[in-house]
Amino acid sequence: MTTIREATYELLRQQGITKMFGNPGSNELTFLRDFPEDFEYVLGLHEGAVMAMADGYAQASGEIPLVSLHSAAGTGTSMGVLANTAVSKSPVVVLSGQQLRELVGQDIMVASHDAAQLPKPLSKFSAEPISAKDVVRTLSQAIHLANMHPKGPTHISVPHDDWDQEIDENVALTISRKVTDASALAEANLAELTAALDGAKNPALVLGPEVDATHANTAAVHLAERLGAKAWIAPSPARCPFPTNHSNFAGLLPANIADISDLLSEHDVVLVVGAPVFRYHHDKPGNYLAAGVRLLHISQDPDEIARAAFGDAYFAPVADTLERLAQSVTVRENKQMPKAKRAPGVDREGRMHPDTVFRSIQELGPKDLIHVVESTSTAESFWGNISMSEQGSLYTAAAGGLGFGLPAAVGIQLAQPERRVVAEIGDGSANFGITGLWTAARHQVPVVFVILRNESYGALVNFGRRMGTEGLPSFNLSGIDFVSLAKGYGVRAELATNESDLRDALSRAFAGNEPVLIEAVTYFD
Ligand code: TZD
Repeated sequence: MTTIREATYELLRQQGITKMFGNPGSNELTFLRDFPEDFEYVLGLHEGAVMAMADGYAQASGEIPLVSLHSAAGTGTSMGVLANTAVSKSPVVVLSGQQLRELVGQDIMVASHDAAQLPKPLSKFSAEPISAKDVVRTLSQAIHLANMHPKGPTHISVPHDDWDQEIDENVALTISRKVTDASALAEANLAELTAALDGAKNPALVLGPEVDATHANTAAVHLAERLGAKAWIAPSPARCPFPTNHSNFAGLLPANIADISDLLSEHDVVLVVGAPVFRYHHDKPGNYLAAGVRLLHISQDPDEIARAAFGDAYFAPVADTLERLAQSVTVRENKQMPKAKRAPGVDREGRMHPDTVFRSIQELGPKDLIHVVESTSTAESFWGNISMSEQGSLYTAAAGGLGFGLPAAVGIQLAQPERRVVAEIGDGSANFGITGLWTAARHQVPVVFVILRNESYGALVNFGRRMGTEGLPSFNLSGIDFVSLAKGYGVRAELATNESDLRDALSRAFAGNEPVLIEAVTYFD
């Protein structure tokens, strides 16, 4: 007899899913027992960390990980990070455990009452199979949906007595299904877009995370060069879709209406690719676009297209469309674009300016270093000092939900063993995902964790100033010793209060091959 559990592992195997991130409870043990040797289970100590590791792994590997979580409390705990996973469109399949089918209705201990409902707003699909016989097909549905554009997290909840039931013989057909994304922009639409770009006096590109996620950075470079166009990164960037050292790179668009409109006003055609139009954050009202600017939008996410307030959109695959456009536009002269210089911040006695931290990382890290950034008040310092030239060089919390960065760095490093990962994390943010350190130590995942210890929720102080909200309670975070915390979780750690100590610590960290935490003491004012 073949059980549903055996058939499920075969489905996962055939769909290329052998990496599992999890935190178990009693409901999950029947699924996890006799754990097959060709699967790897990465244990996280908190479901937020589990979700972030899986999300990072999915984004950096292009593979789907399975996330195995406990019923209501476990799945619920993961949802802060799941908000990011939904926005970053990471193909993660969550399998939560459930109490015995017949007793769920009585809401006994660790049953998940209305389990499908729990992560629904943050999932592309969420279901509890109507019977044990439908478990494999429902999981197959969750896998294929997670992997089709727009990609994203899916969830199924399975009662623990389902796993040992016998399968129906039709399951074999479901397990071996192959699903191919065969969509492409029609020739007539390509001609229309090409004509719009060729007819523009001064076109610009605005590139979003889907460009990097679909490995289309080189195609974006070709298109920018052939059009002689500025290439902006769309606001609130989750990834880096264009080499920041390229002469066509114009910078990062600010996350508010008025400044975007102002910066794009010199252009007559703006082509937004693989980004929402637009992901604002700060309130600075104005006209969405200056008079005479036409906005065109390419996205493989119908929801992103439908909810935009302006622009003519094409629902089309990002990578293929960029490549074909680069081939079809008329080649123009590509002039060198001037770059603005900024004066570096100055260190103080016993405390560094964030510029010092990012500049040191830039100078001492390998050229293809991967950055996982969750240091919320230091974005200007980061973009002012860090240069990224390769695909897959930046990952951030796509929905702004803290607790992603530190553990996501572990998942990303697991997915990219050939490259080195640095996690640049604020002292406030670090606490939301601190348990990721333990998994890094347990699996010897050689992330360099740099904690920028400014002893403040700096971004919130900044927001308070901008919004004029006076008389706020204190956001002072003094008294957290990250060196001791890291050592407690088994990660080697060093303290750096000045540039020379920081450079020594970074050099040692990059020369070694183990996880290291550097507590970099910075200031915020
Ligand atoms: N909780 C979660 C899960 N996500 C959030 N974004 C917040 C709370 C609110 N929040 C921000 O948006 S930024 C921030 C908080 C608490 C402060 C982060 O402090 P930090 O970095 O020390 O990591 P800075 O550079 O001092 O801002």
